[in-house]
Amino acid sequence: TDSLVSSQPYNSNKALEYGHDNALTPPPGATAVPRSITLTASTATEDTGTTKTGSAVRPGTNPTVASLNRVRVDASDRPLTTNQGVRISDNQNSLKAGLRGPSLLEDFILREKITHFDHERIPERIVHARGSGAHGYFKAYDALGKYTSAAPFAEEGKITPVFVRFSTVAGERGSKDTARDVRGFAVKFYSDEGNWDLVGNNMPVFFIQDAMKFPDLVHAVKPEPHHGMPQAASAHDTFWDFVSLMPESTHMLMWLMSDRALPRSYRMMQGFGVHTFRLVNEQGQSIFCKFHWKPLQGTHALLWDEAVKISGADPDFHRRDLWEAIESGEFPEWELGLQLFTEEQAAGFSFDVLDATKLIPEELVPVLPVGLMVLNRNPDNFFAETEQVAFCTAHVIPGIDFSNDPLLAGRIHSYVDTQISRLGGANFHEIPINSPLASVQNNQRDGMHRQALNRGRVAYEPNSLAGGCPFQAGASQSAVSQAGNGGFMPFPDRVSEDKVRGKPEKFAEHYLQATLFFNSQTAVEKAHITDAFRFELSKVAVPAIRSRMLSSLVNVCPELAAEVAAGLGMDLPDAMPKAILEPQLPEVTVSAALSMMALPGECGVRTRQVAILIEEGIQYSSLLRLYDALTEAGAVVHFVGPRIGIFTCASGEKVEADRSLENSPAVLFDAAVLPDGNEAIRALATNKHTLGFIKDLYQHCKTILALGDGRELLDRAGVGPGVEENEGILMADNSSLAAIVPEFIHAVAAHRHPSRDPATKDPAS
Ligand code: HDD
Repeated sequence: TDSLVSSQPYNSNKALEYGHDNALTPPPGATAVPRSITLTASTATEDTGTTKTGSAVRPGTNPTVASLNRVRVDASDRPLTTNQGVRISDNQNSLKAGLRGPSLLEDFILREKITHFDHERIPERIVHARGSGAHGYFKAYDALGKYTSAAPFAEEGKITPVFVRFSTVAGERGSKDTARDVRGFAVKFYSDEGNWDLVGNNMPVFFIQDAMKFPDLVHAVKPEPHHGMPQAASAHDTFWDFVSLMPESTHMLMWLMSDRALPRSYRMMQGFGVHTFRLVNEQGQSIFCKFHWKPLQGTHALLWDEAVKISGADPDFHRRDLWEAIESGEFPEWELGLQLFTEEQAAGFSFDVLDATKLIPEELVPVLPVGLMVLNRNPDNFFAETEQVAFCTAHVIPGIDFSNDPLLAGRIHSYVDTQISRLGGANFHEIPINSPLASVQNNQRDGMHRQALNRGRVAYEPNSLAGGCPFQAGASQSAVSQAGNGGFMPFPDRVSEDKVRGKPEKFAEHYLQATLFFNSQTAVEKAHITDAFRFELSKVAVPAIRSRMLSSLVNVCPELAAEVAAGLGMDLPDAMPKAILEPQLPEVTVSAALSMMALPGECGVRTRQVAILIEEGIQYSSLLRLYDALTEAGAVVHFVGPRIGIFTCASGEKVEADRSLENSPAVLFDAAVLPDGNEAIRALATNKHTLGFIKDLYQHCKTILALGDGRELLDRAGVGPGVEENEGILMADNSSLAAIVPEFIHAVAAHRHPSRDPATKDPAS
């Protein structure tokens, strides 16, 4: 029939799922739909499944949707076939000589299926193997032609599609999301002048100054090679051995031991291009630039105890969070900012801008907001898109150029090189997720898995047989070329020095910015850094390594070093000798922007996960009011029972638990409500998970609202007499509920209540 022999090999109707191909922004109202996976209490009946109110929202779209259509496959109403398109009659039984006889070699259907399966894994990334991606777009606030000819900044309001991948660094592909680690923040701009990849991290500095040391760093942090342990963790001897011998890593260690290494969500972290880059305008003038991504969701972190427990309860915590937010229409957003400075300014700084272990304090060079990035579409297929996407720092476009940062230089080589073995050859740019929206024509030919059908007999330049095409575009800066049509021209940076292996003088100063970072933290952030050093070093078996690291910390802050030493039961060693004795004085000694508290975000409780505990006999009306108010504000409310399923309230209404205390421990929620109802509370108190659930919420400084009898659960959980005096612990009964709801929502929006943090009270906690 027609449907079986369709002339359309690919999915012609799949695009309909995504709306209009050229609809670049989310449909109206899409971002305003609260994500609620539970049914409303008022509609709960025995036979109602869960409804996802966000599912009415169509994923946002952009031009990458259309470009990927040619490879989208839709199996609906179509038969199973082999890879050659031959219909398969029986997908259950291999071909045999008799029912009990030997299987036959001629069974090409079985062999094709097994062979493909045998080869379906590719090597994981050398680093950043674990990650999650999403599509979206970047929208420029203003034309930036004054500084750069780069296409995404060409006009006010210009939209450029992007694909973004977030990742951890050290863990393998299947490792947990919540390891203490740096997070990758890689953005591919599909600009109309070619692909530009901004491959950054969630921290603005790096461990090392020169690419020569990168393999050493990675070998030190990865699982130790003799026994393959530990997975996704820096808390082991080889890592601390290496970094304690490399004082240049000290600044980055401060970031790694801070809460930045434990983000609450990929949506709630900053991104940084790290290196100094160059912007170049049409006139060929250049200015130095650092890239910053600021999340509109604010910067928020997990506590270490939460991160540890989440890694067991939901190792996909960040992947799920990103996926669910986008599915529900809660599209995460980041503002792109630029720190722009001239070479003359840079020459006067107390640090070297080519040194990736240094940041430029925002007080010294402010961040200019230039555009907004919105992630509005989940990938169709994890492997085809998120796994096969290839980010390369070498992928720049006219208007963006490199500085001489020696770490960046190594990266320009490494990324292209690593894709060749990971993705099986030099044609990885043809994999749909990697292919530019800009047209590609050149004389590169052949190689493994070549897709392009280059036509004609000419594959060289210059030629006359093809009319000289494809022809050189010329220089965009050149007066003779038409503005904007020229090719990529490196900035003509003058070089006249001896060829040497070495480092510039200012690279030798390793501690001032580590101190700047520490001094810019709030008390609770400092306490977490101390705890993290103590924890990590306590896992180091060789005392000399611990001691060497302590001696380095003395140079950052003697009090910090002393507290860590005390926590390890060790004497404080003398300070490690410094490579530079009289460094230039720093311009800035405290920078508010370095604390995570500087960016609380603008999203209130949107996407925050709130648990409402339920049991047989709970009081219905207060829950309904809370449920409505919270979902209205955009929070995700879950009814959490001793089991999943329907529960009957004291007044007869039904409420369905979509989570259970057993399958969803407290660490998966941002806040909780303890219900009213005498019998229900008694039953909940006897459940073996309830009191631990409440204790964790309390310890993790999260907001708890106890309704009526619910406050007895707080007492039973032993969270302390006078607990209601604590920030973020709220009590209400029927008469005071209306007044407390806005207070509760406000408290949840605060993320957590650091004044309750045990780390600030007891350093050895
Ligand atoms: Fe790298 C992956 C970020 C230094 C070599 N790196 C990779 C990814 C990110 C970064 C986000 C994952 C991209 C993705 O999601 O696919 N790397 C950084 C940052 C660095 C940095 C911010 C310092 C400022 N990296 C760095 C150096 C080298 C590499 C110095 C080598 C000389 N990085 C690689 C790599 C990877 C990679 C081996 C592994 C997988 C890949 O490239 O595609 O080439």
